[in-house]
Amino acid sequence: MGKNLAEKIISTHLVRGEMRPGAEIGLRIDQTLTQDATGTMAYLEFEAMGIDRVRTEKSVAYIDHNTLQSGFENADDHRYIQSVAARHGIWYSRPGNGICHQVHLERFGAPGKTLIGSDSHTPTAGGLGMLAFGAGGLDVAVAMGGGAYYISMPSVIRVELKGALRPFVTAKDVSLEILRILSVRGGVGHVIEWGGPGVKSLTVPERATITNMGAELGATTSIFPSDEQTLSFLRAQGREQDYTPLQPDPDAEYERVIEIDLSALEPLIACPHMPDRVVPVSSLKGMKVDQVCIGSCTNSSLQDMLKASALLKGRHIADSVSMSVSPGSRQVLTMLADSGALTDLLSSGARLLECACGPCIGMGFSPNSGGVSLRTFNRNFEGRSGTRDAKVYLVSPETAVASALTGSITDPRSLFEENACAEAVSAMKADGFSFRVDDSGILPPAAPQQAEQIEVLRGPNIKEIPMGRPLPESLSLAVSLKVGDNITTDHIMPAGAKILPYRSNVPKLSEFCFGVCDAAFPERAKKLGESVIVGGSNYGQGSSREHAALVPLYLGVRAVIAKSFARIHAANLVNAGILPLTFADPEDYDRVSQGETVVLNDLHEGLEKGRITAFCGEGKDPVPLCCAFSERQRAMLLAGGLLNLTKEENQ
Ligand code: MIC
Ligand code: SF4
Repeated sequence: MGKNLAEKIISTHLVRGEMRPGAEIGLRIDQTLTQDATGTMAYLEFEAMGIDRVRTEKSVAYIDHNTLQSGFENADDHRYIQSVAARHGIWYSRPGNGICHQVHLERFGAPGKTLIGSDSHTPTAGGLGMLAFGAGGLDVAVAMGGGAYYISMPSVIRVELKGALRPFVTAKDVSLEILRILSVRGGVGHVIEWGGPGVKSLTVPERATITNMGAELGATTSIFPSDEQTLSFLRAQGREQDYTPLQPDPDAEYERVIEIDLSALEPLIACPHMPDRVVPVSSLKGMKVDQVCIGSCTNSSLQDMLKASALLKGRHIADSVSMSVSPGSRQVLTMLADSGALTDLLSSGARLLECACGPCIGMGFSPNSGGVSLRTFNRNFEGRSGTRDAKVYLVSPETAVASALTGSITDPRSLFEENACAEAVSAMKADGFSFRVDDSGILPPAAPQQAEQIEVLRGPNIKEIPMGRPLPESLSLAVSLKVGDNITTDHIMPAGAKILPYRSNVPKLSEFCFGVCDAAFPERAKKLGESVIVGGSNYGQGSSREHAALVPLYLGVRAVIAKSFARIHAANLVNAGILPLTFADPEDYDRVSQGETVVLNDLHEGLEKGRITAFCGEGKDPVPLCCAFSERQRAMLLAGGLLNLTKEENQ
C-alpha cells in the first residue's frame, strides 16, 4: 500500500512504536524552535536535564513575543536565552529579526524533515513539506537532548484542492473555509494533508498561511507536498540545496477526503470569539470597524505585505480607523523599504509596528473598549487582544485593507479593480527573483571548545520550575473550578503585555490563572491545597504554553476531568504530572459541581486498566472516567511528571 506524506516522513523518523492510527509513536526530531515566551522555561528544563550540547541538526531560539521590555523582565529573559543558546549549541534569532515561524520558513525549514517547536503554530513549516509539530517546552527540551518526540499516530485527512483562487480570494480564505467545514475540534487526532491540482498555483507563503491555521483546527499538523513552488521559494532564499521533492504515493490512503474548489470560494471572515465562526465578508458589509491589524505568523510574508501596500498606495485609511502593520521578519521589512512599498503603507496612515507577534498576543495595540478589530491573525479568543470586551474578527490582508479604507467591513472585490495587486507580486513570480538574504540577526552558537566558558546569565525574574509529586493510591480533591466547552489556554493562563513578562516566574504568573473566567480562582485553589478542575470538550485548545499546566500544578491542581482534551495541552498536563481524565459518558459532566469533593481511589490499578471511578459525595452514583495512557505516560504520571521521571531514571 502506498504512503501519504505524513507516513513517508514518519517512517523515516520512527524510533518507537508502530504506525497504527491511535498508537503511540516516537519520532526522531531534526530541528527544534522556541520563542521567548515559552523558551525561558524550555531552556530551564533543558538545563535541568544536564545535557551539554543539543543533539539536533538545528535548534533555533527566537525572540519575538516579549519584545515590549516595559521593565527589566523581558530584557533579562532575552539575555538568559541568548547566553544559554550560545552555551548549548543553539542558534539565536535576535529581537527585531522576526516572528519565529516566518523566519524559520525563510531560513531553516526543509522538506522531508521533522521539526518541533514550543509554539502551537510550528506547523507553519508544513507549507515547505516539513512535518512540524507544536509542543510543550519540556518536549522540546527532550528533543534538543536527542530524545524522541511522542505523539499518537494520526489519521490523515486529505484536502483535495481544485481550480484556482479568484482575485481577492486568498490563502487565508482557504484556512477559514476549512475551519468552517471542520470546526475548531475537527482536526483533533489528524494530520491535514493538502493536495490536488489546485496546490500547484499556491506559493510557499500561501501554503504556510494554510498550514499555520491548521493549529486552529486542533490538527496534529498540516502539510503540503514539496514541488516546483517549494524549489523556487528555496532557490529565492539562496537555499536550493535544502530542496527535495516530496509527493504522496498515488495509491496512498486517507481516512477522509474533503474537496475544496478554490475558484468557488469568496472572501470569508471569522466572528468573535472563535476562529471557526466563519461567514462571508459580504454578509457583514457595513459593520463599523475601529481597528485593523495586518501581520502575525499567519499573514506577514512579503507577498502579503506587498499586496497590502499596493492596495493602500495613494489612498488614506478612514479617520475613524487605527491601523497597524507588523511585517513578519526583517527580511520582509527591508525588502518593503528597498522597493518603496513601505512608503505607500506609511503614507496611507498605517502605523508600523515591530517585526514581532505584537497585537496578536495582546502585546500592545489593544483595541478601544468594545471596539471592533479586524485582524489578519489566527486567533480571536475572548480577551486575547488585551481588551476584554473587544470584538475581534479574522480576515485576509485584502479584506483588512478594504475595510480600513472605508471604515466598515468591506468585501475587497467591491472596492478594487480586479488586478489591483497582481502587479505588486508579479516580480516575486518572475524567474531569477531572490529574497534579500541577511542572516546577521541570527547568531550562531559558540564552538564546542569555547562553549564551556560561557556564563549563563539569569535575572531575578527567573524562578524555580514547579515540580509534580508522585501519584498516591488515592486522592480526595475539591472541585476548585468548573468550566464549559472549548476552554482555551488563553483562558487558563492569559497572556498580554501585563502578564507575559512573568513566563519564567510561575508564582507571579499564578495570580492571573483563569482570570478571564473567574478571577477568584487562584486564591481559592491555594486555600484548598489540592484540587481538581472540571472542563467540557476540547479543554486546553490553542497555545502550546506549558504554563497552562505548570501554573495549575503550582496552585495544587492534581487532576483535570473533562469531556475531551486538546492534544498539546493533554501532553503538557501529563508532562507536569497532572492527571487528564475524561468522562466515560460526557453527560456525567452535569453530575459534578464546583465546590464538591471528588474521591479517586485505586489510582495505580486504574491507570493500568484505563478506568478510574470518581466518587462525588453521599447518595450520588459513582462517575466512571477514562484514562487511556501509554506505558511511558503512566510512568510519568506515577513519578509526578517527566522531570521527576528523568531524575528517577538517572539515579
Ligand atoms: C499564541 O499564539 O497563543 C502563542 C503566544 O504563540 C502561543 C505560545 C505561548 O503561549 O507562548 C502558542 O500558540 O503556542
Ligand atoms: Fe506570535 Fe500570534 Fe503567531 Fe502566536 S499566533 S506565534 S502570538 S504571531
